[in-house]
Amino acid sequence: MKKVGIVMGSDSDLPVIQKATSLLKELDVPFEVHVYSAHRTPEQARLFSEQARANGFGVLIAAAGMAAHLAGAIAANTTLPVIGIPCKGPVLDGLDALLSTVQMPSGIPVATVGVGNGANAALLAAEILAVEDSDLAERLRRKRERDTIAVLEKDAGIAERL
Ligand code: RP5
Repeated sequence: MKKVGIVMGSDSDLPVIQKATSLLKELDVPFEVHVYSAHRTPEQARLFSEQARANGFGVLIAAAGMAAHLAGAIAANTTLPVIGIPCKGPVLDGLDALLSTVQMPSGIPVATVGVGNGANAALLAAEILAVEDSDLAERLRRKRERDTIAVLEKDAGIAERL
């Protein structure tokens, strides 16, 4: 099975990445995590994305904050799908990273999820791999079912909380 490659610009992005890795574990999807920065370790980031397809990855996730060019830099060196997660920085509440990640000029796409939304990045990565993997598609379907039941249980209990 193809792996999900996860890159974060700094270990300060780890809480966001943990939301992704716990979901990938739940879905039994293999992954590998690295700390590579587009500006602090550009060579390592480039090599990782250049070699990702040959190294067994099917989709990449890149998380970064502030002037978040990591996802775009990763996408520039591979034709694997790249999912960007904008992370909150010390100012602007993540709007800086959101715009830096989502506003890719035409030609090099980055599928951007919401600020800090590691969970959606993992689900989207799993859905991409599930295009060619019916067992994973079934695990995704069962997860949706569990999530639906959890909401219905909240609905059943909401009146008691008022
Ligand atoms: C980005 O700068 C990282 O992705 C992180 O979100 C932000 C701050 O990094 P640190 O100064 O915490 O290492 O490159």
